[in-house]
Amino acid sequence: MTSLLTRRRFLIGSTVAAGALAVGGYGILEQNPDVYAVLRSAEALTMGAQRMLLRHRPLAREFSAAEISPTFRVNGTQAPDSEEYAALHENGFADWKLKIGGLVNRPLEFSLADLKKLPSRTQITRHDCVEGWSAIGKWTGVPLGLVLQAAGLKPNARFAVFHCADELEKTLDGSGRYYESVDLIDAFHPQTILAYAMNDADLTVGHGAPLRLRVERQLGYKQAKYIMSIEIVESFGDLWGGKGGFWEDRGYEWYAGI
Ligand SMILES: Nc1nc2c(c(=O)[nH]1)N[C@H]1C(S)=C(S)[C@@H](COP(=O)(O)O)O[C@H]1N2
Ligand SMILES: [Mo]
Repeated sequence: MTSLLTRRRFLIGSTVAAGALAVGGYGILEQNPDVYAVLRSAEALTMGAQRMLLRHRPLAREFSAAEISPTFRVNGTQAPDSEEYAALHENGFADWKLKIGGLVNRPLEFSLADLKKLPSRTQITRHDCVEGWSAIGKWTGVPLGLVLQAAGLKPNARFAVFHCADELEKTLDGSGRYYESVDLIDAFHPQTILAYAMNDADLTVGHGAPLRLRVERQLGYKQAKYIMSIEIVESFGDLWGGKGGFWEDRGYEWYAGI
């Protein structure tokens, strides 16, 4: 709890600093060209410290059914606005296929029905958004580790990248497309699932239909909705802004552990 609050303050602080940089056009960056190096080292410290602290407490807290929030806000994209997505939705996602590729031995495709036939995990967890709201929900899906094992990772595999259907902001080069990434520790964590159901019902469009990530030891923006494909990479440096995610490319930290 304390670490969460401290982290929020840190995040809020860094957002304000980034805002001031953008608005003023000069300031912190000129006064202290090392500000990003400092932020990066703070991030490394946090990641190292959390990895050490979490050694003996590897699971995110799970809650009881009675604690499920009566309302769970829809945030970010409410519905991808491409024709491709509309057509998939129209058809109950019968034509949607999750593609797994990149540094794998066997590129695979799974329909929603295929995924639902695999062993599943259900967990009731709290979602924490950096904007300062939280909600408890029940998620059911396939452990990500299972599908990665089925595909077989090549020796240089380091990260799983989730490519989403939505563009959160319209850009000419398409860089407004949502994407996210996690390392293999989080990818194979037992509470990391590709969720197709929320609170015992198929995912709604608002919450990421047909498939979204739940990576329970991370903040809200890592929980990619509308997943179309998963790409296994050695580095995400040459994808879009090179920081490993839509929000990361806009200044948020890549490691958003809670
Ligand atoms: N594809 C996609 N995934 C996304 C987002 C988004 O805009 N697009 N928003 C993120 C943020 S900031 C949060 S808090 C959660 C919100 O999930 P919810 O709409 O189910 O509450 O999704 C995350 N995943
Ligand atoms: Mo969020």
